[in-house]
Amino acid sequence: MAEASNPDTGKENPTFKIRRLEISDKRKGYMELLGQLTVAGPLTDDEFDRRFEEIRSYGDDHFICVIEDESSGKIVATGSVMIEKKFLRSCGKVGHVEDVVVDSEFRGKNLGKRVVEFLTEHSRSMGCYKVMLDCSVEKKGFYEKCGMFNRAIQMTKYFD
Ligand code: 16G
Repeated sequence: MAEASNPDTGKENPTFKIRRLEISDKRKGYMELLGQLTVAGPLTDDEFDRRFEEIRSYGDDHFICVIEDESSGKIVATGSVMIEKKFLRSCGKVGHVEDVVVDSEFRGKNLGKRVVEFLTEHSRSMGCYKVMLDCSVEKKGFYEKCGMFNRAIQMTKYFD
């Protein structure tokens, strides 16, 4: 595929399109990318396919987006959002943003911000009254640039 040229520099730039996760993205480094955030595997192809179909069955209530580097065919950024349905706030809805990661070789290109903005817009279009996430302390500045603020502390319990 032809690469878009940057009108500012005249140099060729790879294009980064944001789209929904596809089942074939496992072959494009999707799991390896998640491994840059936390423990991601091991996972067989069958396990991946089954989980993919399960998530697909939730429709727009569970949306995983990816950015593919079209020049290499590699998945270089991802994030997901789950739409929680509540009784409070008159059956309000909340978008929970999860698993946001940008490939270490592709940082500094605003791809993470594009992912978060995309997921935020998805939440808004689904009728959510807010979008929220938890993250490491080092990522606080990044999420502030995405228009969020530190409203509370996060509490967690890991099961062995
Ligand atoms: C971060 C992620 C969270 C992910 C967790 C993995 C965002 C906004 N936050 O908190 O979604 O699940 O890291 O850490 O991407 P864990 O493997 O210790 O649960």
